[in-house]
Amino acid sequence: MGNSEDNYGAGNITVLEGLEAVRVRPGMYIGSVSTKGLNHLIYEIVDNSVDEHLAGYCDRITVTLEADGSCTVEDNGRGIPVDMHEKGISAERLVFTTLHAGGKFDNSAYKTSGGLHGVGSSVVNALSTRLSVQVKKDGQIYEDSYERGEPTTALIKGLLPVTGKTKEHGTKINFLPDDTIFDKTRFKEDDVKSRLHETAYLNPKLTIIFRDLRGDEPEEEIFNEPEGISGFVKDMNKGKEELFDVIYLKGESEGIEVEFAIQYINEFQENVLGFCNNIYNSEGGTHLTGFKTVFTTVVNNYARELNILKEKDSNFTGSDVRNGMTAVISIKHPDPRFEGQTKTKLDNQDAGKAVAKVCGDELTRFLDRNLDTIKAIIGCAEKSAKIRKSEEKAKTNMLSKQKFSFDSNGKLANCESRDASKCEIFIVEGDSAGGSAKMARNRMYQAILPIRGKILNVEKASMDKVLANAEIKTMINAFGCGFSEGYGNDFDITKLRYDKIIIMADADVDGAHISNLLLTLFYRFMPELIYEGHIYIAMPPLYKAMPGKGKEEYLYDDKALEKYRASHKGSFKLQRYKGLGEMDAEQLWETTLDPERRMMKQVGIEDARMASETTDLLMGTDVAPRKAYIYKHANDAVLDI
Ligand code: TSJ
Repeated sequence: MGNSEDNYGAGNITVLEGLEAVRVRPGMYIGSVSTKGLNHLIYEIVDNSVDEHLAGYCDRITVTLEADGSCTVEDNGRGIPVDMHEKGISAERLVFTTLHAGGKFDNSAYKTSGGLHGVGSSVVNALSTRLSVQVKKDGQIYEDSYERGEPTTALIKGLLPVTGKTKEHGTKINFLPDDTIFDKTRFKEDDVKSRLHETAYLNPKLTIIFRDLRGDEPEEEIFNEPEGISGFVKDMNKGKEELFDVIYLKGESEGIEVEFAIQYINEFQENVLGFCNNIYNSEGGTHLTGFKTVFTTVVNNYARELNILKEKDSNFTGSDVRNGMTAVISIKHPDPRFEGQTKTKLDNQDAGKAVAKVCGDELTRFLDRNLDTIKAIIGCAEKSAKIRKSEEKAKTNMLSKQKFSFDSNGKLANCESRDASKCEIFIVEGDSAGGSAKMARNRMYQAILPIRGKILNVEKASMDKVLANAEIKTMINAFGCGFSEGYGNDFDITKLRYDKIIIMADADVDGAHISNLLLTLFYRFMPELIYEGHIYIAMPPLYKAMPGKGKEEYLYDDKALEKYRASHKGSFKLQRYKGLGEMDAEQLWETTLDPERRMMKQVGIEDARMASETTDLLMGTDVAPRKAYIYKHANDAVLDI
């Protein structure tokens, strides 16, 4: 008895040293203390339940974001082992107080675990102000609890207290992240949901229930995806023009299980995701390289066999053959290794070989019987190759012309300062508004680039046409970063000459269209500008209210006008601005240019993606959806007659 207490004490000291290290350098264990790191706590816990599922003992996981800010994860597995383990304490205590305890209970289940599985529970414990554990097992309910990683429940002869009887089995963990460690402690429900959904796709026999009890209305969503990664690919392509049904194939090589799902859509894009032991590898790795290499070879072989590529033709490139592809590659590896910035890049050489072998064999077998499918894929590759070649030509042409003729057609009114962090460029629709803006601006820091008419719709235009367009050329030159598309990346955001790029268009349908086209251009060719928050849309006012007495006021939308009407007794004159061109220089300065008074909207990548989809709709060849869109938005158009 005394002996076991001594051992407990000794064990506890090393434990505290271990967990203290986690609290001193949390970033080393969970990546960061931002919201991303915070959400990661949930995934660390859930991954343990997923392992129990992989071992064949659990088919249901419930994740609850509690009203008090804590998170509960519950499964119906065997329950964490609670029996006496080394050092005379319950195995469960070791799981939560020893770093890398996962390996301690090595069984076949952990053989295919994602690398970090089962090791995260002590890290989560160390970074939680409180954490409680309930294990239902062998007819009993056991409970344990911790504060900042330190046990607060007294063990009885080294074992957990029994708090009740039950016929059920499983593990339930509740934890409250430590607000002295994390920047913010509010879990982001959208990120958590999409990660849980992804886990459901990768585990077709698992049901994951998500609950959010924090708002006024409790939310519940159930994720169960019996179609697995095929369903994943199908859902990613939802609403797109699919070129054939999802291909799903699998196989095994040298003890490594490989499954993959592929579908092409009629779009210039590729979206290939890699998973190892059900964990997403955001940096890719050997499995993706193996897949891409063998896929390129397979497609080129068919293209030659079918005489689509002639003897004199060069092979399609990897990115040619993946033009339009959405794919998920998922492998199970007995001993995964990871490298890279965030330790998410699969490093096992044998994984690359196994994927190449399985994918090569299975694809050939499938495509031999489905020639229409390989023909559709080759069709996409041909389109990509054509654009790639004309792009290469256009690039050489452009490089041979003078490189950065600033203000290539004499319209850019640049600012005087060369301090990019203070400079802004306004892209202004129309020459008359452009003229007023040039007069109104702060010449030191504000540049004006008027553009005329409608620039090209870059979603449809091919690369050489885009580059030949004078407005676009001027814009690329003015920004100073070059441009990029798919192949090679010549875009260098560190060369950006302006901190803010502000689209200034009329508040009507035409203006919205111009904004959409510009956003599409940035989204396709300079997405970093959006990711790093440099793109804005100016919000010129719709009205100016001029009361008999009192101050004039600019009103930025109809809601503002309603509000103004309600709160102002007596009569007032109302000026309605039909377009930017109607404002004089002073009004333009007051309403749209002056950093102290103007209204602007910062553009996020979602806004840009939506803009590009809308543009597609309005400019594309498909008539029905365009009609539907125009009818739906007809009111907006009526307003400015
Ligand atoms: F991370 C964690 F430890 F906090 C945690 C573990 C959290 C949650 C919600 C669940 C789990 C968990 C662990 N669920 N199921 C298990 N299973 C085991 O740990 C287990 C049970 C039995 C045996 C056995 O060999 O009998 C082996 C293991 C690893």
